[in-house]
Amino acid sequence: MKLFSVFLMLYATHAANKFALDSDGEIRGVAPKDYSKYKPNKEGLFQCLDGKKKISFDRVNDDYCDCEDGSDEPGTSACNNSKFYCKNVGHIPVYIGSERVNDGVCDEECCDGSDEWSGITKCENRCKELGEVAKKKEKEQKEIYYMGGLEKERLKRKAKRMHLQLSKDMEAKIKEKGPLEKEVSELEKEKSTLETKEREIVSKLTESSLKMKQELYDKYKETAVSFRRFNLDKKNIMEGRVTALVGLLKDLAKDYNKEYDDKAVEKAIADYNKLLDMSFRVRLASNKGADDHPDIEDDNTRRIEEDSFTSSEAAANRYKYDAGELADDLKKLSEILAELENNYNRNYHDLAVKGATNEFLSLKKTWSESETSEAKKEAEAEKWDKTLQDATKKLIEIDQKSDKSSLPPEEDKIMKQLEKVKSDYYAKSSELSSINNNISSINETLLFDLGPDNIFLALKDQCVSIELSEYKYEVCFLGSATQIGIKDYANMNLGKFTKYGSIKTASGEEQIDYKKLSYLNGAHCWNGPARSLHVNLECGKETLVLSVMEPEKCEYHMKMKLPAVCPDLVGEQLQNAIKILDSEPIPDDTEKSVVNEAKTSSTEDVDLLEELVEDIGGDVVHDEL
Ligand code: MAN
Repeated sequence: MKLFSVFLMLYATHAANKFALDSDGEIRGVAPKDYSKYKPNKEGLFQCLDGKKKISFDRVNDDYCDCEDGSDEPGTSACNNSKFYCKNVGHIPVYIGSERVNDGVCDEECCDGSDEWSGITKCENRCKELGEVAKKKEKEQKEIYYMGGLEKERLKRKAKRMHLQLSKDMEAKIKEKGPLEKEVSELEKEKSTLETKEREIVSKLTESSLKMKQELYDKYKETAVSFRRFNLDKKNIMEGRVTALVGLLKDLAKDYNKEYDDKAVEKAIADYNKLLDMSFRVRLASNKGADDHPDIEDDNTRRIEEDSFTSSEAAANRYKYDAGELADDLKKLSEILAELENNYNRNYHDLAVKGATNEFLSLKKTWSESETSEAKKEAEAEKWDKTLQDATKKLIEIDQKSDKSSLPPEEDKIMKQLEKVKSDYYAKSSELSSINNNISSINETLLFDLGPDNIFLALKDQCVSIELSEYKYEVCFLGSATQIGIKDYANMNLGKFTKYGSIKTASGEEQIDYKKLSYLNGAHCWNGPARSLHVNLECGKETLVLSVMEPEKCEYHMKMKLPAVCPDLVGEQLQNAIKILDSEPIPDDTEKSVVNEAKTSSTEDVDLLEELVEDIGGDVVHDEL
């Protein structure tokens, strides 16, 4: 009854200002939470909300600003510092600046149109319609958060299993490593001992084979020297003869009478020129002057070439080859001159032709006189040649015997042992280095900051991509990012995952922002920086790249939706999720023991793992991977 009379009084005080109240009979522009502040005090006055002034109640919303804080005019535009409350029934209530009250514009935020209460501008009430849209959106968002949150719970479980599996694997590898290291070091010692023995055997072998070879060198050195001298002589004789015949043909070509047009002479000269073209030895002889003597062996060359069996034998064979080639040239030159001698036209009396043929016949006669003695020498040289060939064979045999494959049984056993130890050592060493690689790769993963609940571990090696007009962009979690040309398939490295973002808390502290991933140090940009990609993550029920931009040259920004960053489920939703996930089968590739442990393990297990990581020399890094 008392309350009713207060209201009556209130309405009476406002009778002079019919606009002070809204259609609900409440003070216009005031939020329900503040209604109590707009009640007359004991003296029936209104106290400005800053407490600085008291005014009579009819001055509330009288379109005149009385309070310093504008609190007496919540429903008009009289104060430039007051706020007008739009109830927006059916949608979300909002405050707008009171200068927007009755300004002739239907404010978007004030969907109930209450800001234009004067009636000059008519505003439709759109709150129901907007509220329904907003509610639908909210429902959808809730559904996304639930589905995303459920998937996140699934990922958390997976991350936990993977983390446990990794630490188990590491433990196992560390256990394996110790005995293997011992084995490798023992094998290394054994290998080194046997290698010392091997060196002794080889040096013994070399020593004995050198001795045997020296004996052969000594025995056959003289034969090699004789054979060398014989071949050198023969080569010199042949060279002299070739030079003589070349001289005849050279003079003939210069002096013959062309007017006779003797075909036999023309042919001899043409054949000679052909031979000049083909044989460098004939060319050499033709360049020699008439007074040049055949090369005379100098003492120094002889000393060098006859210094040893091998040098003598090598020189002998070289001279033998040269003599053979010269003998061929001599034969061809003789044939040219013999043909000329047979066929030239004797009626022409060409002195150059007669001179050449006569000289040829006389040289042939001289050479044939020494034929018998030359044949004798030749026969003897053939014997030397054979002896030397036998000696060479024996030398090769010695070399083959000094080869490790034909050793006495005792030494052969050592060599075979060494072979086996070496192969065991290499096999075990490679096993050890593969274990070490395994350990450091697991260690590297475990040292990463894998996000809250190690959630990013569950996504490791998973890649997401988007195709835009020119390029396909691919991002792999905890891995690399790539830009691939759609036309040319050219791959451009956009960087390796390096760090999360950072965010300042309200208290100004720096905190890791797991919703930002930075991929840095990609392929260098021509005239620009190394390429980099910055990914902004937002909650989504599925993993999806939304957009990629390149706001600065070679600096790419990507937006991605994924469940891993959705808000954690709580309360009933979480209980629901647990029921669903508990009923799901666990992937086959997970060890049973890991599954059980993951179910029961608490954060203490994670602490244990961190200890293990630290034991092997790691440190858990939280801001940079
Ligand atoms: C390539 C791409 C582009 C980049 C240019 C810079 O074409 O990686 O994204 O802007 O190189 O030269």
